[in-house]
Amino acid sequence: MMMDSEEREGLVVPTPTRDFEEGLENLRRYGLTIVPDALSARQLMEARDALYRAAESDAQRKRSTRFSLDYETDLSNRRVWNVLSRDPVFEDLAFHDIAVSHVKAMLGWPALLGNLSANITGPGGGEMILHADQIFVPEPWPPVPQGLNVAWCLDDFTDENGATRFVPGSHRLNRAPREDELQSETVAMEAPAGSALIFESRVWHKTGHNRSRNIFRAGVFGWYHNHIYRPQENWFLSLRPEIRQFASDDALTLLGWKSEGLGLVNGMSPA
Ligand SMILES: O=C(O)CCC(=O)C(=O)O
Repeated sequence: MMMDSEEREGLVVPTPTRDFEEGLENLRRYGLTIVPDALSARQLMEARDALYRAAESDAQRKRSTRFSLDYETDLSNRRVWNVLSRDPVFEDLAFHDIAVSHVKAMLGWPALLGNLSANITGPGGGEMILHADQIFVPEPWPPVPQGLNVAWCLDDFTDENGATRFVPGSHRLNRAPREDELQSETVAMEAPAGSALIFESRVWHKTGHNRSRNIFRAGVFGWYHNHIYRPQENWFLSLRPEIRQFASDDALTLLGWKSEGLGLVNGMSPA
């Protein structure tokens, strides 16, 4: 990857911070910021239990646990789709103040929740293909991110157990990695369970290889984007109804029920 000397950061992971402005500066510089202790002990325990239960239930019922960007060899890793509808605790994550405040600051408002899905790496699990999350946006890309990922660590994320890996500063190239850049050097987003990893949509990243013998790594990935794009999940078909019924205004906006300019019904916001 070619970067000028100002852009070249080395493989630096920013120091975790709860300071909002410092976090935004990390996002500008590295494309990533890490918020420690983002979840309460109760939220972490409930979310972790609910996610592993959902994954087990999907496995027993032979529901899809794969994703097209995962390598064919990736048989130990499990995806859980639409976790928002699987347990109320995931509403706490999707609409968490930390997530919504970063979405507003980075993407503007209204924005949409594209998906809330999970990836559990398992012992021996393979890496994902190096990618940027806004690959559906035709290049040349606008000079600002079109989306933001807020990933909740439900287990410790470590180099050994397949923590998400990234190329610091790659968002400033403002394009997806090319074929000959897929093996670029990356660094693990290591963070304790309960942390939020917030990275913008142009950052080159991938699931790490889980080299452990018996350690799983559960992460819930909240994907948010500019409201001009279509969400990955079709909330109007898949959302558990009471989520909308009891949703805050911000949550209704993120789910597309409250809208401005687009997604209207007879010229008006549906909610
Ligand atoms: O599992 C991970 O660590 C990253 C997942 C990811 O990058 C994706 O699903 O796009």
